[in-house]
Formats: sequence, structure tokens, C-alpha cells
Amino acid sequence: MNPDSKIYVAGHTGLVGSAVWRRLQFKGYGRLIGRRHAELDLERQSEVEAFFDKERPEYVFLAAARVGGILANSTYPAEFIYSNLAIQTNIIHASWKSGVKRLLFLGSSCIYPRECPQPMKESFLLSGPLESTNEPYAVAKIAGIKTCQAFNRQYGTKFYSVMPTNLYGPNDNFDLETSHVLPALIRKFHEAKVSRSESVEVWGSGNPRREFLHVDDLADACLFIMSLEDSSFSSLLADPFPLVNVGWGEDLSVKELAELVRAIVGYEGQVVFNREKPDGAPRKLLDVSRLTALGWQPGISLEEGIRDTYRWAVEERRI
Ligand code: GFB
Repeated sequence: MNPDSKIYVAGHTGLVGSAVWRRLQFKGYGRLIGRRHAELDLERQSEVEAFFDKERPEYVFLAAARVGGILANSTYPAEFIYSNLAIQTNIIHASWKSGVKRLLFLGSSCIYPRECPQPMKESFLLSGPLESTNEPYAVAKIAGIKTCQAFNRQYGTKFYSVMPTNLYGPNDNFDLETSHVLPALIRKFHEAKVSRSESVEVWGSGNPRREFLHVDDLADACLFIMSLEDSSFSSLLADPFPLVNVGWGEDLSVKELAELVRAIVGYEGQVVFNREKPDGAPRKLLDVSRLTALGWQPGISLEEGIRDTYRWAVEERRI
């Protein structure tokens, strides 16, 4: 990529896409393309093909997806599998047809088996059964990895997959029904502080362990990977598991996370665990050695990132 390259960020208003967009702008890339849902319905193949024919992007960051936390995944399994398969298939296919030079497909750490040895290596893909609460979403994301791999093998395209751990940051979803745990806890503790509630409900047992990465770190990793020299990029594509994990490298329990968010927000009441809500996967810690060996490291600590996200949510009136 060079500053004059034409770059399409699919999903540029979402958590990941907006972070990639900010990072590209910051680095001086001047020909960025983004389309809101009302302008381009990515589930409609003909609309996607017409868009690619007209715009002819050279590089694509595929960050458009139907996403959500544990409850949204269990409530809307049809949308999570159908929308994601449609969006990614249309974009990958149109990227091949219009001669895109490189594409990065954004997946998720839930592609790995529920009982995966920890930390989870890229080579553990498809080595066991998936976690049931997000199986439809995970199957769609695995299909995305395999679609990229198949096009590379048959047509010599350069489409690569990036698997981020649980993400958070500006533009996250703070709706308590559909969000992930971190924005949910920021909102719950903030509202409890403001209304002086005696307690805050945290779902599940508090025992599941999760790893969190600030989305600006992920965006930095995506630009790093997209900008790799041809020889390094090609050797990533040639690996039998053509995907790379992006994470912080350490995890913590939901209970520890709740304590951290409580302290940052400054709430002094009680934390109550609701064991009737699902725990989901017991642990999801990524092995990040493939990416660190290439020379990339994350920089935003969890505490700093939560402070930043809390400030953003209050300033933007999202909570
Ligand atoms: O972030 P989360 O919704 O999704 O939940 P997953 C992580 C853990 O936090 C679960 C607990 O054990 C939840 O029960 N938790 C506690 C809460 N309080 C809350 C709360 O108020 N809201 C939420 N949402 N959780 C998702 C997948 O799994 O991770 C997606 O469903 C995707 O497919 C994403 O892969 C990264 O980490 O369990």
C-alpha cells in the first residue's frame, strides 16, 4: 500500500472498521472508500458487484459483519450465520472479480474449539467442536477463512485472515442486550454510580477467562499486516493455516474484569453474579507468537484502554 492506493474499508462505521479508517487517515492514506448501510447493502450481491466495478479498490479491509455478545449470538443465530456468510462471500467474490491486490478478512477468536488447549494457536482451527452459544457466527467466520484460502489456491489472489481476540474501544456497542461484556460492564457500573444503586448484576459465574485488545491496537496490526513486503505476505498465505491471531497475550476472569471496571468507574456498591445467564467458552486466550515473530506488539494496556473507552462513552453520550 502507498498513500495513493485506493482502499475500501467495509464496515467503516463499526468498532473495527472505524478504527482502521482512523489509522489509515493518521498514516496519510488519502483515497479511502466507505459506504454506509443505507448506501450499499452488502448482503445484495448485485449491489456489491456494481460498487466494485465502479470504485475498483486496490486494497480491502473486510470489517463489515453482524456482531454481538453472548446473548445476541444465542438470540439471533439465523442472522449471525446468514448475514455474515452473505456479506463476506459477496465482498471476497467481487474482490477477486475486480482484481483487488490484497484483502484482509476480519474473523474472531471464537473460531477455535470450545475445549481448545490454551493459548490457542492458528493450527488448532477445526480441531474440535465449537462453543454452542456462538457456533453459527463461528461457522460463518471459518467459512470466510476457507473462502479466502480457496480463492488464493485457485486464482492466486492475496486474501488473508486476521483473528482478533475480544475487542473494545470507541464506537463499541453499549446496548445491554446485544453488547459484549466490557462495554456492558462500563455502562452498568456507570449507571449504578449515577443512580446510587446498591448492586450491579454481572452475568454468569464470573469464572470464564477472556483476553481483551483495544481496537486501535488491532487497527495498527491490520495496517502492519497489509503493508508487509510481498515475500513475507506470500509466506503467510502459503501456510497451511493462512490466518494470524491478534491479541494482548494475557487474559483475566470476568470477575477480575468486573473489579477493574468497577474501580475505574468509581462505583462502590456490590457485584452480584447471575448464574442463570450463560458463561460461554471457559477460556479464550490467543497464542500471538506468529504475529510477534513478524515484529508487531500491542501497546494499549487494559487499564488505559478501559479509561479511554469510558471517557469516550460519556463524552459521546453513549451511556
Ligand atoms: O463478551 P461476551 O458477551 O461474549 O461475554 P463471549 C463474555 C463473558 O462475560 C460471558 C460474561 O461469560 C458472559 O456471561 N458477562 C458478564 C457478560 N456480564 C455480562 C454482561 O453484562 N454482558 C455480556 N455480554 N456478557 C462472544 C461471541 O463470546 O465473543 C462472539 O458470542 C464473538 O461470537 C465475541 O466471538 C468476541 O466472549 O462469550
